[in-house]
Amino acid sequence: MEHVYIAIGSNLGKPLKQAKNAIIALNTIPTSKVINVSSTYRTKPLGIQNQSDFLNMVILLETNLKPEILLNYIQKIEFNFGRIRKNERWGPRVLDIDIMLLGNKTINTPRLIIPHYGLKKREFMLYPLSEIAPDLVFPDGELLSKILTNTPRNDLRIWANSI
Ligand code: A4P
Ligand code: MG
Repeated sequence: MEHVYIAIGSNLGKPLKQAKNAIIALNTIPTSKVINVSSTYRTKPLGIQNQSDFLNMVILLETNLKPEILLNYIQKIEFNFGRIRKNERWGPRVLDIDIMLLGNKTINTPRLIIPHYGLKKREFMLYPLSEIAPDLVFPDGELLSKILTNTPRNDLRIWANSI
């Protein structure tokens, strides 16, 4: 079994409802099981500024699947949630599911880059991750706790308390 940290992002439709349904959907992936979930956070949009705040959350999934097969299932879930892939990067989305970390693996293929290319620079991935994995060490040996000391929260707060 491999431990996979997954990032959820949403700023269209009903983000909290979609986040809850994403947990249920991830639990239906064969030979995989959700074993931990962070709080839901309200975060400032990275990239295009005139879009709504994002809901971000991190999920720990245990899986026996090969990385590319897991990605296939994840993309199928995004598609089922009505995600339309546009040419616009960093734009609004109903549901984005990214694989941040997969055990201690480093992967660099045309379809999959792990650790996620933005992970170490994104407060909306790092803080939810630290909530469920405070002692995490990256494949390159760097400590999550150390990266956080250099990462401003950028107004990140708990989703439910911030409405
Ligand atoms: N791919 C490569 N590596 C991975 C990985 N580790 N996990 C490939 C998942 N997919 C990976 O993804 C494009 C391709 O990346 C996939 O086909 C897969 O083979 P996509 O989901 O179609 O594209 P995207 O998500 O629109 O692009 P990208 O670059 O992943 O977007 P970002 O950089 O994630 O930006 N602000 C806040 N506050 N919170 C957010 O969650 N998200 C974005 C999206 C912008 N601003 C945000 C947030
Ligand atoms: Mg994505």
